[in-house]
Amino acid sequence: MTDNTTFTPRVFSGIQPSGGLTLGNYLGAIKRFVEMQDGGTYQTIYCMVDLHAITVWQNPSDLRRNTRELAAGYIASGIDPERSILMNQSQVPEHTQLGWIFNCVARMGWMKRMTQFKDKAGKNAENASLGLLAYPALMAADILLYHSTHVPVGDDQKQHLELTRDVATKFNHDYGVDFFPITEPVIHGVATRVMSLRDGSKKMSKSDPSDMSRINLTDDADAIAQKIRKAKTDPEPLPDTLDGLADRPEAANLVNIYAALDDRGADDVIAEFAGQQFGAFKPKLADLAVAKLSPISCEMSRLMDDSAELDRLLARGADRARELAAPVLKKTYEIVGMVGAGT
Ligand code: AQP
Repeated sequence: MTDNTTFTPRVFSGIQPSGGLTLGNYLGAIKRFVEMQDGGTYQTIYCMVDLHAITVWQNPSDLRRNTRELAAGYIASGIDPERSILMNQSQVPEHTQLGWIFNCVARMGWMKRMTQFKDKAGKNAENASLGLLAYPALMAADILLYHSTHVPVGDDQKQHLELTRDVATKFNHDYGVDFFPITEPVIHGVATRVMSLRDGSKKMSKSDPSDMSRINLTDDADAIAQKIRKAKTDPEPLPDTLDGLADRPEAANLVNIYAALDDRGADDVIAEFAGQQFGAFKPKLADLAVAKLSPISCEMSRLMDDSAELDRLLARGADRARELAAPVLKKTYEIVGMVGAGT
């Protein structure tokens, strides 16, 4: 049994540059990346997973822009490229090299069970890219390449993290080694699954065709206020206990967003707004969202004005990442039996 305490406490996580950043990405992922960076317990590595993004079609110039915008979003939200390693995945070729090894460790049955593949491939799975099916094995490589012990993610990534653990366990077992850690997912807080503003049963997503379904980190104050004003709700006032939100997904979503933005528990928010109508609650939520997100979007647009500097930071991040990645890949090749890898 692999003992994780023998590994350096290290955090890895990534976001796809498959569109603009949403409030879901911010609350479910980036805000928590910043907390883990600032907490001082872990070495932190954050990534723009551009190779994952192309599992569905990306216009090349949009992909370039979205990658830089995501880098700007990370930095504007508090990721410090000196304290954390910040890079785009494709600049560290060891990710795909280890990804290939894991393609040969993971089983077809595991991949076909992934609900995200089923959701994204939809009814036309035969026409989906092979990469869309294989992508969780590359994600396992992203994580295990750094011997990461912890991965902060939103709830939708739970199944992929379980697959990462299965890949590490099978590799260690097949080769009789204790080489890869069994990574712990870090999924907690009130915003692990921020829902669409138009449909409380669907996750808020950057690729949702409706822009009104999400708040983008680049939205201005008017757009944020309008989207919250038009967010789907029900005619009831807010209840006085959390239990009263049980069958009200849209109401629960807005309360959870408020709580996450204000760093409070949802019970505390309910206690403050109990009995109030959405007509009163929504403007308060809009004010809070604008107050928290405007400084980030202003800083993002300032950073985006100097794309050469962003590119320089990412290249430097990639160099630092490769220093950690190269020895792990070399040792993996050696374990697997590749000639030229050292034995
Ligand atoms: N709605 C959400 N609530 C909480 N967390 C979320 N995350 C995404 N949406 C929400 C978390 O953000 C991180 C990066 O996700 P990703 O961009 O790599 O992929 P995704 O989960 O597929 O996000 P999207 O926005 O839905 O992208 P598209 O539309 O391209 O598929 C992850 O930690 C994720 O959990």
